Amino acid sequence: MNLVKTDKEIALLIKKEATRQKETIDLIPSENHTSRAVREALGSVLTDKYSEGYPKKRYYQGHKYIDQIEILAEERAKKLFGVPYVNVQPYSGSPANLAVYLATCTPQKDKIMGLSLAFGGHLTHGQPQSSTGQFFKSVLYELDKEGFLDFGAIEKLAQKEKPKIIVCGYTAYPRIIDFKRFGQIADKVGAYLMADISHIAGLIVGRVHQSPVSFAHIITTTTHKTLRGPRGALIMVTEKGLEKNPDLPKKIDSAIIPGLQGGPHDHQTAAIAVALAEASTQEFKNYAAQIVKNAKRLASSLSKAGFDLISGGTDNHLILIDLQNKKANGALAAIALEAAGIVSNKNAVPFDPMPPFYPSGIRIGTPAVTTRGMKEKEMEKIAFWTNEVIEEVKNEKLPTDKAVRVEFMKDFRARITKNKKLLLIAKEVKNLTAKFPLP
Ligand code: DSN
Repeated sequence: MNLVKTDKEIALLIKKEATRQKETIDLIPSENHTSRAVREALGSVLTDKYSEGYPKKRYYQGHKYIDQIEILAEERAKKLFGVPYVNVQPYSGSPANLAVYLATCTPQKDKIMGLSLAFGGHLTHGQPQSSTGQFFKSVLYELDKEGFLDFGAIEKLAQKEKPKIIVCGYTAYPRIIDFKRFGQIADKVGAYLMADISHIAGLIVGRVHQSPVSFAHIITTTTHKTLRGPRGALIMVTEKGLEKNPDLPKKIDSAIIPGLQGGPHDHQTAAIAVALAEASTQEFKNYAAQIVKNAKRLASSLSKAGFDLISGGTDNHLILIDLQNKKANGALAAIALEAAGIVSNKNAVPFDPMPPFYPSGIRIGTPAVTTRGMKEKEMEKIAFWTNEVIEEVKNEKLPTDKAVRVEFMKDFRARITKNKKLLLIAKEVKNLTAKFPLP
């Protein structure tokens, strides 16, 4: 009510975004729908406070309640993940990862070893385009031809390159991550193992994915993906991490403040605490199990429709589709799917011959649709629609010349948003989503 009075433009745009979310199917595997409780904490007076420092050691006064909130968030995270130390202040995943490198590696000297972006790694895992690959030395591993982690090659590379820190945990890997194997490799070469579980944190606490707690020294995660909290991140140190370096908590705390950040976002901390409480329930475990069941059914239905899935399927919440056999391009497919009310993202596939902005694949996942209550039957319908949409964009020829391509894209967008079949699917999608209200 107040927002409409104060700022009609923003109020209207928020309303439109809410309608967009309500009437479309969100298949972006890193997105989710938070509870009203999480959003209430996020939109509270806590946003008005400055809290530089840590509980009971602040640079400002007025922390009687903020300290209690931060301690609650910490205690809930420690219990949920089974770790002795957590820092709940990182603004998001990228600063969390950078803080870990600052706490463990010497810039321009020590090496980070992560999965290449082109194979599903994250920018902050030492890619040359990211400060993590510029401030530190880095070496990148790749997946095998079938799209799986190749532990033989990873071990060989680690032995040759002697990284200070090995990073596992990915943004486009549809299979179980063998944290135990990674732990053995890290131990063999004397490296830290950092598990970035941003994508699968909700699956781990829901007990449908192995936990890295016994094998990694440090764990980072964003809080807004399968964990279903607000945007934010956690850095955790395990017992194994403390054994290797008892100073890790102190070093990580100083890497966050004063190293990288000033005041933490207290409203975000409170909302994370709420999400952690929600993630401790049996209901959340059921949710995590359903995410995987839905992803598996979506994957098998797509396979039956002739889609080429990287690694042949999925064990987790996401599916990476290579559209080359369908004679379609990922960028065009994602635009067409959106026109049909299905929101996904274009994504490179392993050994992709296309550039990152026009990759050969799309990445989809089930965390958000599962939050809405969709089950296997709806996944079959989504696979059916996806196939129908891709049929509409196959054989579109993406020009190689840049200037011609810009014109082609303009024309393509204009055509595809008027495509009768896609508009019909968008209507059907709207009817379906009406039966699955947002939280
Ligand atoms: N942007 C996130 C994702 O979509 O996977 C990673 O940071």
